[in-house]
Amino acid sequence: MSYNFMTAAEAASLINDGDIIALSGFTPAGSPKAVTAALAERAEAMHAKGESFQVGIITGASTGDSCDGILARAHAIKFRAPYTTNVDFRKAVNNGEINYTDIHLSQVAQRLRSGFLGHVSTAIIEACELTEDGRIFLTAGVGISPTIARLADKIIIELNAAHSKTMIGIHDIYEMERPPYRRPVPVVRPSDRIGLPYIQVDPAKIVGVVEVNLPDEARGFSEPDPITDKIGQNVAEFLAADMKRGIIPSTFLPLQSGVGNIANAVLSALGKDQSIPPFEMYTEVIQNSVIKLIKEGRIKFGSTCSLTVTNDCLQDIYDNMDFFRHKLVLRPSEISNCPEVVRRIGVISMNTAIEADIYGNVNSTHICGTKMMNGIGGSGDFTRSAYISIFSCPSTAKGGCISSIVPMVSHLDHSEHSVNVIITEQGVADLRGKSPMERAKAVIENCAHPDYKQLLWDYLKISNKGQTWHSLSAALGMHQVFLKKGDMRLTDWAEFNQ
Ligand code: 0RQ
Repeated sequence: MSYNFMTAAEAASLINDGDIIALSGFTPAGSPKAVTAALAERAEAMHAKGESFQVGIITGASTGDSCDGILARAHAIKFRAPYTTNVDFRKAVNNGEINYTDIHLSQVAQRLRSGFLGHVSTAIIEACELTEDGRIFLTAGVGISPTIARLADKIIIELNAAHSKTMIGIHDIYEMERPPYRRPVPVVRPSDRIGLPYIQVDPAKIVGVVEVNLPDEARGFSEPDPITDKIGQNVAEFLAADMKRGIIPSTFLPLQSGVGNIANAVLSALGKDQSIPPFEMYTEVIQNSVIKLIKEGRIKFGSTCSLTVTNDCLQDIYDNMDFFRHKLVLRPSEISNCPEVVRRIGVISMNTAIEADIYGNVNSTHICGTKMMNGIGGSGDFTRSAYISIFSCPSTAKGGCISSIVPMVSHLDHSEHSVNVIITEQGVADLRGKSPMERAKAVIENCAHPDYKQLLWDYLKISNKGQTWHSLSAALGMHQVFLKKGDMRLTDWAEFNQ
């Protein structure tokens, strides 16, 4: 079959007002870039004529600016799931313009298959190669691509020459069946391959192929600073100590790590700690630090959904694919984040909190309880099923005006029942096996910033006793003081009715 090659604008003209579109990729890695940008232009032209034009967008995780940014600025997004990191998109969500559904990333494919998210009209999939018989070879991120390729009425391919064809063979494409006939996911080691290196579709479904040469839009990383370095060191020392006392086997266990500067610093610290043996990753994103550690032999293998690396790092992988081919596998998000596998192989999860409370509840998504930051991402997929679940964050934010350790989280993503360890630059609170009050002491003593320790001890004094001490009128007092006065340190518990 010969495909219909077209421009991005022609491809965008195949998408109509009210359609639900679904995209390949996971983070900016592997996300389409040209058709979404052309779609924004189409929306702006329609809006200028006084006509409505908005779409629903479903992805594997976040995308780059040429999707979430451009489309949010064009007011072209009606609803969106399951995760984004874009600043303009965030503004549109928090001013009520976009309906945003924040979903555990492992569940997106299943929810699509089950019809919870509506009918996908068009899948836009970035590929490094496409064969005449409908084999699609993906690029740096997989996400929900296999599922949307199967469910969508039509498929548009962005054939991106910026991605090397040496990628071919690195993907492991496997889609789960619908309950109740699903078989166990047969991954017992991070390096196990269970599927095909490509997505097979009926070529007749591919309505257009757009040839582009556009690099991924992954962000760079800040240089590690003393705080992120200390958090990384605390995580590494905690895990080394757990291994020494036999809680973690001497072979070590596979690690999951979230995105961002803190996650990057934690991985670097683990790599440097020679008391930790070379280890494997079973994770959703691989950042620059992991690639460096693979080259140094500190990481033996990485199972991931995406290579969320800078473009020079991606080029390095492409240039050395003979080396990396046997050290990396890229899986769909329902497999990379599969709770069944995470529990089976004993993954140690390491994610970043916005705030944690003294009892071990974690908020990963909302600022002061109301404003969406990014979303839960895969943090819940891993935390709930992990062998050891760790959350780390700096003990303060915004120049010390906010304490990341609070009496009660202003929004709950991960509960005390799932969170095992909290780590800041101040130290480590190991919550395993502890009652709520033992946890409160460990968190205040070891994790809170010195500026906030006494305030938190004083909170316990004004709290009603019970299994979990709280003053319901003061529990969110530090947040209220920040919103009114701009600094949580000005909290005076006497101002809150007991
Ligand atoms: O604000 O951007 O204005 O400077 O939040 O914080 O410390 O730079 O850390 O980049 O690692 O992001 C939790 C948001 C942390 C991220 C979060 C402000 C802070 C700064 C960023 P500025 P840092 P990071 C893997 C798994 C949820 C999803 C997840 C995240 C900005 O890691 O989205 O883990 N995680 N997914 O100043 C007010 C507080 C604050 C605060 C931090 N208590 N109050 N602002 N900030 N704490 C990803 C995937 O699944 C794909």
